[in-house]
Amino acid sequence: LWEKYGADESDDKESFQKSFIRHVTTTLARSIYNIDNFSAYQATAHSVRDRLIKRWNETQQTHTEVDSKRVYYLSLEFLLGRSLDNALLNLGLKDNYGGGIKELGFTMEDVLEQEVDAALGNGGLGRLAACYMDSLATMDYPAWGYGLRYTYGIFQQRLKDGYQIEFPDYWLNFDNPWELPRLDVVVDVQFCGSVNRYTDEEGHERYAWEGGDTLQAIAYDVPIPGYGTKNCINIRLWSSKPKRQFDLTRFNEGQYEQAVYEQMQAENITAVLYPNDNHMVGKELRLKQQYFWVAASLFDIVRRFKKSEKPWSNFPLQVAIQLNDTHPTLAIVELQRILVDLEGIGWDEAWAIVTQTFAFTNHTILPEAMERWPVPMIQYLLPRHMQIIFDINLFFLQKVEKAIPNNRDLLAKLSIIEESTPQFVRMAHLAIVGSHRVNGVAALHSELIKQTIFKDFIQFYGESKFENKTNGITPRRWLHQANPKLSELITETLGSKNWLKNLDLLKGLKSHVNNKDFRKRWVAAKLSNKVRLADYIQKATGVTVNSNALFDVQVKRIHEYKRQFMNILGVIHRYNTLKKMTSEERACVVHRVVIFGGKAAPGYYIAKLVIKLINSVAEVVNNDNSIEDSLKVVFIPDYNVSVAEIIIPASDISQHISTAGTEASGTSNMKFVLNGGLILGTVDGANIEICEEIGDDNIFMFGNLAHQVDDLRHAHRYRSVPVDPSLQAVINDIESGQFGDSRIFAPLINTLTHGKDYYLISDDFQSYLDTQKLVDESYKDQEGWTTKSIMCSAHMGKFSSDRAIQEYADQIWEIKPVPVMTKK
Ligand code: 26Q
Repeated sequence: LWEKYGADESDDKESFQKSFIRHVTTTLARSIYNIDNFSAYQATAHSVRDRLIKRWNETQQTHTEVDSKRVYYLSLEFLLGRSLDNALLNLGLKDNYGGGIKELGFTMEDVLEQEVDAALGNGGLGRLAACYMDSLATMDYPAWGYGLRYTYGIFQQRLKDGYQIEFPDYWLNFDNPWELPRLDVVVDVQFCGSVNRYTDEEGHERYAWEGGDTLQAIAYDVPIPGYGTKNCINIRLWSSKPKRQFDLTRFNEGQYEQAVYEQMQAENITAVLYPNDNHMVGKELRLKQQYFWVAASLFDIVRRFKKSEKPWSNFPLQVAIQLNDTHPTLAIVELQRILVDLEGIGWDEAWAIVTQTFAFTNHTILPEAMERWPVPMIQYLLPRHMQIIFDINLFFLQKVEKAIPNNRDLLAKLSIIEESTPQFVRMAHLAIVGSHRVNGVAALHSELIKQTIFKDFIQFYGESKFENKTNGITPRRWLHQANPKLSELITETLGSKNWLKNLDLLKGLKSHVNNKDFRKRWVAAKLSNKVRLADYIQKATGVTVNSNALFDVQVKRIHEYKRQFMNILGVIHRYNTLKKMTSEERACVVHRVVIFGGKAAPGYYIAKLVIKLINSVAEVVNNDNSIEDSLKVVFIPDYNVSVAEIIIPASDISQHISTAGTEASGTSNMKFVLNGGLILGTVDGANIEICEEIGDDNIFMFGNLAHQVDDLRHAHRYRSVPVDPSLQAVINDIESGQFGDSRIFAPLINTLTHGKDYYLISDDFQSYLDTQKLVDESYKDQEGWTTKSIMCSAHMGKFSSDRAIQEYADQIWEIKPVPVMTKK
């Protein structure tokens, strides 16, 4: 019967239309005369969902039958964006569904627009996790993601008088067709309580964690389809619930409010994503989120392993767990606790299993981003875990002492515990000690962590534990989906779509670089993307921009180290230069549209002032007719994944201008270049490797190098005004009130003058302006620019997330692809 009546989900147009209408009438309970674009989206999404579920089931069945080693990617952030278009393209349904929807009286574009982003992440780290899931699925790897199902994703940004204001992102307001609630998959998670020592039947000393509060984690599964494969993997997101619906005694005693309050406390845990990017906040609720997620995920992983009835020593042969930054580091402690306390395995045997299982990715060397938690806080919430951390540290330091005797200074530097008052747990140290491999996310960054923050660990472990895995991006979303015109041109030129699974094939474009027709279509694709963005800018900001101008883009989280401030200071310099020119002189200047976008953490005062300054400058520049449209400045509000999909394909040049050594990798740099946009960047993160691949003729690099930064900062201690005269002139312009009340910007200016210019804007400013001039000159040579643009895309093969995932799979996880077996 199962075979006979199992859902027939054919992929042709008629089957889609049939399922669309069925979902309108049953799932949505609407009449066919009463469907708006949003219902059309829902019905289409549900039709796709049915097909995803089928693949998801077949994939999980195959993985259970084959039972080979799986990787579990633990990430507190999955910045997925929209799913419908991606699923249609990955499943190969776009054409049939597009035709089908048109006959039903809708356009695919309108329907796709209805979807709200799944924005369960801040920026780079969260989007990286999403790209990696796409590659794992596409390459048939048996993989699971684990994360939290936040009720509120990253806040929505709006602008008021040029200032950022935040609104809650209540993304689950309407139903979410991209998740499968697993109300039967429930895990109890314990907090607080106490630890009791006892002796077991064999006379061993054991510890039991007892009492405290218990919450429940409910699983919601998000299917992730691969491109051009039946494989469909899973991201399991946990949502928190109170264990009992109501405390009935309290309820009956009339303490209704108290009973409901406790219920709310439990639901609070997964209520909101912390909106801090590259900055640690030491809130107790954040630590609770981390343990809640880690405990539920490990329970699930261990339960799955136990089903196969293999001995515990096989655990690392069946399970690889990747820690996306230090956020899931408690998983190391939790697994050790499960093995020692619950399974009765000896400490050393358990610890060998733990360290063979985990690997850790570091994403930053910024000191303010390093996770450290007060010992008393962990002691209170997780008393048994705190004991285990002390034991892990003790045994680790004993080993160090044995290998490198009589070096108390080294012990203090390596210790997992920071000996301050109160004591702190250094999560990165715990992650290193508990993992068999540690990686950085770009070549320079992986070198820098060995020379700086983790230097002392090299003395003990040697270098081999530390390696590099340069980040990557999925070409499916970031070229095929976001830039359909260019994707089509590439497919026609190369003669197949194989490049979407093997990005190195883009090299084949090189032999067409002199082909007139190809070049014409390449330029036309860029122009039509610029027109699309100009329309969006008009809608979002009310500013009219000329699509023939040079589009200069900086979109990323607002942070001092990323130096959006330097960009806007450069804009002021440009503006005042233009103002001094005669009309004839201006006629020879390349017209520019400078585009900003990005969110500031709500508590990051200086970052918010940068947004205000950008908007104040935009206001003056855009309304100054005397410069005759030679310069426009726009701040696009609420930058997110789907806005990125419009902006990135339209850029001529994008800025990645962090102080050397501060941006671990960057991933949007890769997205821009893949789409034929040039880069203006510092010698930092993955910019360096992009330059190696595309050649230094095709990129504009400037500024001081990472190894010079310390000396320059030191030199700043002996001065209190910017050394660079052009910068001083710009500061004077701001202080003169050219962009409104200058008192507003005083704290920002202070970071350059009295704040010692920690991010070295002054030191890089002249080099930045010079390089901007080079950009202008190069853009005048449109033919030369087109050649650069083509060469950029053609050499981006390395930056596919498929390459990155292949390296992780072969060198760290030791997992093999498991192609899905389909019945019939
Ligand atoms: C930690 C503790 C408490 C609250 C928040 C946090 C927290 C949250 C998010 C700390 C850091 C982050 C995000 C970091 C991040 O996105 N890093 C970026 O990772 C990218 C992928 O590797 C890199 O390309 C970027 O260079 C890096 O900045």
